[in-house]
Amino acid sequence: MEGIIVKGIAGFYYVKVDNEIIECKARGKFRHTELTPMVGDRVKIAMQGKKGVIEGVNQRSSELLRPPVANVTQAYVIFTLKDPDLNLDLLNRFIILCEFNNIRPIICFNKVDLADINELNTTAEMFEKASYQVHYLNAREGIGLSHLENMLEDNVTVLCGPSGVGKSTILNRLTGKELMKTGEISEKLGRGKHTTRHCELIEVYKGYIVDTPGFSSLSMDFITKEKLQLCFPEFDDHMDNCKFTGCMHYKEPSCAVKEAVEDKIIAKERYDFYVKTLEEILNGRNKR
Ligand SMILES: Nc1nc2c(ncn2[C@@H]2O[C@H](COP(=O)(O)OP(=O)(O)O)[C@@H](O)[C@H]2O)c(=O)[nH]1
Ligand SMILES: [Mg+2]
Ligand SMILES: [Zn+2]
Repeated sequence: MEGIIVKGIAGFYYVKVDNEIIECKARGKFRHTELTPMVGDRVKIAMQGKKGVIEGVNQRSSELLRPPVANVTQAYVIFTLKDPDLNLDLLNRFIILCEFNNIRPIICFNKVDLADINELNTTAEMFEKASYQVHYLNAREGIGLSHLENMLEDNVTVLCGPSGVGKSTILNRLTGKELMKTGEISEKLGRGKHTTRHCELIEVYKGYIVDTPGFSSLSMDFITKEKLQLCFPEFDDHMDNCKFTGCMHYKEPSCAVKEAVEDKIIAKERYDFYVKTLEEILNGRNKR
């Protein structure tokens, strides 16, 4: 039988097969290989009485490590302009993480009720120019969520973004349940903030969704300088026209990417973020 791992707790995997959840263990051989089944994995199982044994794991289309989920197809990347203030650097980092992992980022600005509309439009335009979808939300009032609902079908969607932007509010709205506590702030307690301990796929609108704990920084140590430029879709149409093959679009002359920045076809803020990240990689500062 084939199914999808929707939850993993303490060595047990909960595999959804048709409309049933079957508690499974992994076959012993997995312990001797690199491969450990993850939530999101499509697996082959055999039954032993009422319990199952995972016999094989299908190839993954993507593999996220934080949260550990396989086969995520898209990310709702949630940010706000106000409360908390927009951290553009972190938003760009999330997008790189998605691009690098073969996950489609969908940018969502929540709490538009608090945002300056001009600032919001300018920011959205910067990402739309780079070919990304941008959505405006007011999750508290349930505004703008129908687009997100419609895109869930046939996808495994991860909800990500910093703390306090409304991820749990959005998840509760999309699932129609109070699955997550919202507005829990315990900065003073340090690690006391609500975090999702074991991640779980939640079935909704013929797709799956997974919540992530908010985080406030994201290291770029997973990426090389050669791969970095491939994570900027707005460079695609230009980089073949650079004079030098292997152009890093940095200090080289006759660089078509830099020309596109000057012509305002590529947003300068995005290019500046590229250069900053490239320099981090070149200087080894992206290493832990
Ligand atoms: N003004 C406003 N507040 C919101 C909106 N969405 C969520 N909030 C509030 O923002 C706070 C943090 O929301 P929460 O869902 O816990 O954020 P999370 O940390 O990303 O999971 C809560 O007090 C929510 O009620 C919104 O669209 N507008
Ligand atoms: Mg939350
Ligand atoms: Zn170039």
